[in-house]
Amino acid sequence: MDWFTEYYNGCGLKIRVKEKIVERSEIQRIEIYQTESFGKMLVIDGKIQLTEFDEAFYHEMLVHIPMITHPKPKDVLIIGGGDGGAVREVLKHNPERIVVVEIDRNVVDLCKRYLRIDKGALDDDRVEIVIRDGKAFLEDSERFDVIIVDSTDPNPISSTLFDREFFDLASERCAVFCCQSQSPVVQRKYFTTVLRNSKAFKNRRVYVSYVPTYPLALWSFLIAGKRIETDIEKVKRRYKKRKLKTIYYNPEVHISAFNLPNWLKEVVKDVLNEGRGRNA
Ligand code: SPD
Repeated sequence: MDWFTEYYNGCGLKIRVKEKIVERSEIQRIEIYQTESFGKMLVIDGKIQLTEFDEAFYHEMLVHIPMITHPKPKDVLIIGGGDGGAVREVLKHNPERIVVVEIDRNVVDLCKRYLRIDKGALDDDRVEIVIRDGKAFLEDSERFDVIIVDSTDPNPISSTLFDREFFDLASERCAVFCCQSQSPVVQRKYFTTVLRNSKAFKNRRVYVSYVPTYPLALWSFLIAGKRIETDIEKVKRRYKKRKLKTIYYNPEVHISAFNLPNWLKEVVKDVLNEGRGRNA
């Protein structure tokens, strides 16, 4: 048996792998492994995207917080997410239509063939899969109730999903927006870039989740919208009414995800306050 190692900033995570099931290097280097303890694992450009063991920890938190925030999400756009984990969770809210915009067809094809974490969601009649760059798609797209960005770690292909123009466009195309924003501990630069570049959204908040196989297990998300739902009674009502079945997310976790430790509150506050008061 071999070890797969993902390196971060001066540290890393080692996972024992039994075999490499498939590898394809066209647009990005996609690998799927059978691990010893975490089921199958998807790796893109050397970075773990998911394992069967904890993908729901991530996908449920990425999806249910923005979906519950919207009172009636009918049209949903997922940018990235070709593995199908996010679309599987969005379908639990029974929307009318979901568009998945994935830049790399190989992600969809290999995940459907070797992983199947979508549990058939990628073949649902309400789901349309578009193979295109997410930012280019937004340039001429209609408005959605909710936009969810399920990107890979920043790489030459996904970097457009982290730039200012992308967030400017997204802010005009939806009522509720949510994206993953990397590790605030070992990928601080990417985390703060998301905060800096998403200024077009007037009301933004950061929340966090625990994802064991992501860098140092603390993962961050940015949500934006006129009103970000943190009223526990309302969240409980919507959770019950939509009959959500989840293994990580629940109304209490929804509320507590927004309670940030002091050091992280400071990082967020400092970035959001940059430039304020200069001309005061
Ligand atoms: N290395 C962690 C990357 C997390 C963001 N991408 C997850 C994609 C899974 N759908």
